Amino acid sequence: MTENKFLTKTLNDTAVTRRSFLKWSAALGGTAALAGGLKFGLKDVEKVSAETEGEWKPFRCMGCEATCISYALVKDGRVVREKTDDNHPDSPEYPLQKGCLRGRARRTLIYGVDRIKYPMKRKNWEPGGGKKELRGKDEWVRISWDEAIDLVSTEMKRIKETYGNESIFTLNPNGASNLITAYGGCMRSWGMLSCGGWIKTHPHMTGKQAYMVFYDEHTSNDRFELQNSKLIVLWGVNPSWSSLGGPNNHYLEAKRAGAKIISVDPFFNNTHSSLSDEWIAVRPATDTALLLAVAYEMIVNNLQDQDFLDKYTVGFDKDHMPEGADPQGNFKDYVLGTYDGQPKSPEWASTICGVEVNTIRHFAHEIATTKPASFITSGGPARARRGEQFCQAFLTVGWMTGNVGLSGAEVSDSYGNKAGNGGPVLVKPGYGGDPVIPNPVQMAMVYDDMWDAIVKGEFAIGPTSLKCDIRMIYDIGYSNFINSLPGTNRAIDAYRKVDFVVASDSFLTTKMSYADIALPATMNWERWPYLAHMIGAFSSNNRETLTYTSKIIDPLFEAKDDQWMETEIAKKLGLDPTTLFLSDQQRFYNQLAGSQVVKDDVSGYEPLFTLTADDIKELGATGEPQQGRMEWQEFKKKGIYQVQRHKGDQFGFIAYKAFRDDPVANPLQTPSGKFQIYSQELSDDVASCGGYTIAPIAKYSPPDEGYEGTFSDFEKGEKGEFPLQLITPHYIARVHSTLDNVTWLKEAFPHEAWINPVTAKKYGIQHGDGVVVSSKHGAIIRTAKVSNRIVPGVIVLGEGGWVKRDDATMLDRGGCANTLVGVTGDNKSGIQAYNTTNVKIEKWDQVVVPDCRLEPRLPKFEGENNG
Ligand SMILES: Nc1nc2c(c(=O)[nH]1)N[C@H]1C(S)=C(S)[C@@H](COP(=O)(O)OP(=O)(O)OC[C@H]3O[C@@H](n4cnc5c(=O)[nH]c(N)nc54)[C@H](O)[C@@H]3O)O[C@H]1N2
Ligand SMILES: Nc1nc2c(c(=O)[nH]1)N[C@H]1C(S)=C(S)[C@@H](COP(=O)(O)OP(=O)(O)OC[C@H]3O[C@@H](n4cnc5c(=O)[nH]c(N)nc54)[C@H](O)[C@@H]3O)O[C@H]1N2
Ligand code: SF4
Ligand SMILES: [Mo]
Repeated sequence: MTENKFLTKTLNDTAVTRRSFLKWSAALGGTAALAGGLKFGLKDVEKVSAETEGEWKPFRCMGCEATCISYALVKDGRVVREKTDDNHPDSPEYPLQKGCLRGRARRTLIYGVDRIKYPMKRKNWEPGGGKKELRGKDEWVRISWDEAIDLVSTEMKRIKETYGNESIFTLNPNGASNLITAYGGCMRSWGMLSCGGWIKTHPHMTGKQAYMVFYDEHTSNDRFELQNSKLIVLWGVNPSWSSLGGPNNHYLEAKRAGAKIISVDPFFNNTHSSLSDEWIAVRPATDTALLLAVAYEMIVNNLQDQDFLDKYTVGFDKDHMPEGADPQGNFKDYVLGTYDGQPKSPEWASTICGVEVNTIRHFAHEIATTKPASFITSGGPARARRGEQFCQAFLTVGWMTGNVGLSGAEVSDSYGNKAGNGGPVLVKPGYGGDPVIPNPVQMAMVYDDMWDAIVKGEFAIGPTSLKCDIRMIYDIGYSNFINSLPGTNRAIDAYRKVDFVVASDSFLTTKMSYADIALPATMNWERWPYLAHMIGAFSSNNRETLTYTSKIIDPLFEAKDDQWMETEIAKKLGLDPTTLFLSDQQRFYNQLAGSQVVKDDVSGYEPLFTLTADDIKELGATGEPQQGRMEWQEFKKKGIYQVQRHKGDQFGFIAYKAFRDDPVANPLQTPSGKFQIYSQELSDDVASCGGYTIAPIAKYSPPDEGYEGTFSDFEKGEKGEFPLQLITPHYIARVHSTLDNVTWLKEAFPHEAWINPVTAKKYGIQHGDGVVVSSKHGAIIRTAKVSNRIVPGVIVLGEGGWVKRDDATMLDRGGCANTLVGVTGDNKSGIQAYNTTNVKIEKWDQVVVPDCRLEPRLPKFEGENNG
């Protein structure tokens, strides 16, 4: 390893010079206050923060998808101050929707010195690719928008005409843009960004879609119901970081009302430290073994709610199997080891999951006998290789307690900002109305396979292997997959393979660094308002609120909206842009006009906004005036409509209540009409993806790179080359990779590798040491945070660090979690296995400069003296 060379380069790179600061400060109009990306700016920000004059304009930060509302004070076209929700007195029943530290960093982010100011071309790019290997480290050349649009459209045309539309690859969670589909389509990617194993298990086992995906499915209870729970089990749940405000408070109120809270997690996170009475410290991706042992303990003591199981589920025992299923395949006999000779006893599980036998026993008794109870989990434990098995086991054991469809009882996957507050939305935005142009190319590569597929020219659809020849990566839009999806090193290979990469973003994020043409995108303060997050058809993430972001400032520098870029490209390609997109004005108006709020008697919805003819004119749209609950002009100022709730109101909700009350009259949308503890369809569905297979019931099979993977010989207890497990949860300082360039947040919450003292000692590591963490997929540099809050043998690393890879050493100085998390050949059911990776840790005996002291990431321009 050429460590010294790497270090020298890093230190040279990171020396902040007064000169470089002044240069960028001048570019921002000489207002040092706007230099939020640098520490020098802080004093000036405080100075201007005393401003009181100007207009307060509402915004939501587009961060973690919460519905908090904040306001920017705009004076002379500049934001001089921010505040958050102060619309009414705060109370647990009718809480303010306050923005968190991430939302409050918006101004620092948007006015950061590292904004990309104009379109740029990679110096050594030329049509066909040029020196492709220089992607990520080449110099940049400033170009005009005309030239940028011309280059993109000419290269797109050449690639389409030479290699066909299937050689164009788009990266976007929302699918291909209408520009691309109208131009003949593209190869797409698919997979589950967020909910891991839930995507397939939930529909097959409950008949309802996974919670986060289809927002009108309701699988968890209204927040007031939590207060009727005697026991709440939080299985891998962390709203203290991932959804500040609301969800944490819902659990806090339940605790105040007397609920006991038990958390099950490899990480004693901030939610647990603030709320939990007990922590069950489980090893990552071994939850299934723990759950099976809990089931065993319940079964041998006859503690399961047999009446519930008989009436509402199939597959628990041999007498209640779905039609056509082999009776021997039932769950109970698997747990008892009737046919495989291995009882899934606490003793068996303990060696795998690391939880003591007595703890498992006690836990099983407690959850079986305390009623009503709520079993709540998130996406975390399901974002694992073979993540489906956790979901199967979690639902099965939850159902064994019978806590379904009753007040204070639930078994749910409930995360993000809907956590702890389920039920039909009480207020929702209208549909924007953009045309939907289907993608003529009917092929998509699964996320876990796509980077390899681009490199190798071969991809899989189910068990079938097909040839592909990707020539262009189209990365215009809201995502940063090269950083956010597993296999970042492989992704870099893919980016360096193709002829052409075009990307848009507001900073030199990873996707922009590895592009050939990098286009500066506006940020949400600079765009025409919109109501719904991303896709107009989806309602907001909190059933009680609707919020919006107004246009707060004019675009900085030469930044443009993605839609403007695509419109200009469309024109060059001979397409009529008016057939592709609605105008921003019309889309926003449609969302407003279609917004609905629940009627007081809960008999349906009524229009939310009153819109006069003058309003519609002012909005720049066409439409008919309408009467609603709230004047648009008021919403325009406030930015929020919030349903006023109180305990016992008419808006409460208990998931599966109708089914519980009368399962015959209200069957579930499953083949049996009941909960499917046994689902052949689920097993077949996963098998059809062509990767690993799972059983129709919850079974524990060690995942690749799970706990067992840390051993070279598990039976003998001999550790292997990568003896530790890594989990990469969502981090408090960022939203994925967004905000990793905000100095304030980096200073307050450094991006560290958390490690248990016992493990640290074993590897000669002390708190604050520089460390190299590596897996078979890559290596990163961080500092160690030694803490008792992590299970021994596990490293916790927040996701979203910006990749900063040195090609010579292959060390990622930015500490991107996905440099470590890799792709595997057989993970094809769409799961991103962010929480199953085997790693090792070594002391790095060089100085690690804290991220908050690093120079902002700025493009290096051709011929510029960057020293
Ligand atoms: N290791 C690990 N990785 C994970 C996860 C994990 O748990 N562990 N979680 C995953 C999950 S759940 C998710 S949802 C994904 C999210 O992954 P991504 O969707 O890639 O999210 P971000 O990293 O925030 O990247 C969004 C980028 O879009 C830019 N942007 C914002 N608005 C616009 C716009 O209007 N136009 C343009 N052009 N750019 C815009 C932002 O500046 C930012 O660079 O990450 C996943 N990655
Ligand atoms: N600050 C911040 N908030 C966010 C986001 C963000 O990037 N930053 N992203 C938003 C998005 S898009 C999403 S999808 C949600 C995600 O929110 P969640 O689905 O809740 O995901 P995480 O916060 O990553 O993980 C939750 C908990 O699962 C635990 N966990 C991980 N692996 C295991 C395991 O194997 N077993 C058990 N028992 N527990 C495990 C973690 O330690 C963590 O405490 O968050 C949203 N909120
Ligand atoms: S990050 Fe989430 S909780 Fe924080 S202000 Fe933004 S949307 Fe709200
Ligand atoms: Mo997500």
